[in-house]
Parts: sequence; structure tokens; C-alpha cells
Amino acid sequence: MSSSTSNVVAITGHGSFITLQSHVLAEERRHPEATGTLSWIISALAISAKTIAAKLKRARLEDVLGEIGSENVQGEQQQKLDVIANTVLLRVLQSRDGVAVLGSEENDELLHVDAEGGRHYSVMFDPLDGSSNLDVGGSVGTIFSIYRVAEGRGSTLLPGREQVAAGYVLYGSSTIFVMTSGSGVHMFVLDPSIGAFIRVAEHLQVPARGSTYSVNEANLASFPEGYQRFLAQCRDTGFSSRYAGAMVADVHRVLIKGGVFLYPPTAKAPNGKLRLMYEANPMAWLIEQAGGAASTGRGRILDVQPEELHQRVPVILGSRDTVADLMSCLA
Ligand code: AHM
Ligand code: MG
Repeated sequence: MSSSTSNVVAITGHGSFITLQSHVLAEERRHPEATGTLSWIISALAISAKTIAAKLKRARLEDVLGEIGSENVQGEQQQKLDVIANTVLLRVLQSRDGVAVLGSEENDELLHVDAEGGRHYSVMFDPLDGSSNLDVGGSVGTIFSIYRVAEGRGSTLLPGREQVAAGYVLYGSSTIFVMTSGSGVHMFVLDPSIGAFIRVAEHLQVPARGSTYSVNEANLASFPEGYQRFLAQCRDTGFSSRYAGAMVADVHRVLIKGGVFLYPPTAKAPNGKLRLMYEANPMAWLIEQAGGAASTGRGRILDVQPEELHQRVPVILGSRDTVADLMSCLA
């Protein structure tokens, strides 16, 4: 299919032709007190996503796959593309008015930026989630979470319920941008022929029940007993197992098709592996905004009081009723 034909499909297939930019501007108009700063930050994230998507496409050709030979603060081997994606986001976001604080999986500490007057925001992100998938051509993603920061409070980490926008970009068979700013979850697909994200779905809803679970089952023996009981129950009742090893890809499937995504505590990682500020919180808010549930196994993820940028938390996300079944096994 030629690229011009695929644009026609995008227009006729969805009735209207709304870009991410126009969607965000329309949302902004619904809030008369909005200054436009948040819209600019989201547009910076979209530009970063397009840049990262382009770099990923050429990674094998330009020999930028593989490890760089250094570790991040969490003792994980950094991939060359982790560093490239992080640099893209830092550069683009630092140049936007109103960005006062940046927190990245790839940086040890919060980065403070001299923001001009007006409203100030902090942006937390995982530049390239699931990057060990890169060597095998698998899906990876970018996750982001945005907070408003009060003057002089830039070092204060806020709980997830205070987010003002959150989302992810899935770099898979297409480049998909999913976001919420508190009025539902909306999905955009990059049309590479025009370089714009086009809205393909509004107000996504996670099905109330699903029959797929997504977990690294190799760790089963060291999960707390309630998780083991739940997973046994799933197997007995005909669930399927799907695990991409990239949270963005796994959560995207749950968002569209229902089911549950888990990263429980393990012997090796007693608080689970995933990080609260730039993995668990944004995904939890998206799933809740889509009618699903998000828990640490003990309480709502969005209510966890953060203590540090890279803190880890057990993660349960998915269909409302399926998560409720798991919670009763954990009780
Ligand atoms: P990363 O941010 O270093 O890529 O790690 C997070 C990733 C998630 O995308 C994924 O769900 C999880 O780690 C997979 O971990 P495991 O290999 O232990 O199953
Ligand atoms: Mg990650």
C-alpha cells in the first residue's frame, strides 16, 4: 500500500483527522486557567518519540545496538540506545519553558533546570523501557509521568495520584503514543509519511475481565504464596500467558485486550523490579483512567508515598475483576 493511500485510510477509517497536537490543544481549551505550558511539554515528548523511533529503525544499520559497557545507578548494564534515548529526551525537554525538574531511569539524581516564570512541571521518564529486547528486534517503549511542582518544591517527589499527565510510547510494528491527562486514555499512531501522531482511539476502556496473564513465570517459585495460588487458578481456568519482557508492550496488550500484568516481589527483588516514579505510577494511572485497577498487592499504587527517585514497588495492573480475583488470593 502506498503511503498516500495509508493516509486516506487513516482519515476515512476514523471519521476525523485529529493529530496529537490538536487533541492536546482541544483539551487545553477545556481548562480556561491553562497556560499552555503542559501542552508544550507533551509536544516535546512527541518530538522525542519521533526522534527515538527513527533512531531505533536504523539502529542495526548504524551499529548502535548492544551494551555501552557502563552501568546505571541501579547496577543495570546500559545499552547504547538507552543512553541515546535519554540524551534525546533531556535535550528536548530542557529546552521547553516550564520544565523545572527531570528524573530519568538513566540518571542517578533529579536534574534541576532553570525554568522561566509561570507554571513549573517535573517530568519523570524511562527513556527506553525493555531495552534488552533491542538485540532481538523486539518491542521497546518510553514511559513518562508529569507533575506540577510548587515554587521551591522541585526536590519533593509526589505520589502518583498527583500526576497531571502520563503516557507511553510503544515502538513496535507501529509507533503508538498513549496518554492521559485525567480525562480518559487516548491512543495515537505515528503516520511516518507525514511525521504526525494521528488519534485512532479515544476513551479506551480495559475490559472488566480478561483471560491472559503477563508475568515472568521463571520466578514463580519465589513469588509470595497468594500470587502462586492465583496463577494456578488462572492455569486451571484456561488463561493464556503472554510476556514480551517489555512493560510497555505487555501493558499495552492488557489495555487493549484485558487481563493482568504482574511484577511481584521475588527472592532477588523483594520490592519487585519495577520503579515507582517512571514505570509503576504512569502505567497505574493510565490503567485506572481506562477503568482498570492498579495495586502493589497491599494498596493502590497511586497512593504510595515516594521516598526516592529509583524506588521499586510490586506491580499488579489490569482488568478490574481479574485484579480483584488476585487481591482475594493475596488477602
Ligand atoms: P528496564 O527499564 O531496565 O528495561 O527494566 C524494566 C523491564 C520491564 O519493561 C519488564 O516488564 C521487566 O523489566 C522485565 O524484567 P524480567 O526480565 O525480570 O522479567
Ligand atoms: Mg524500564
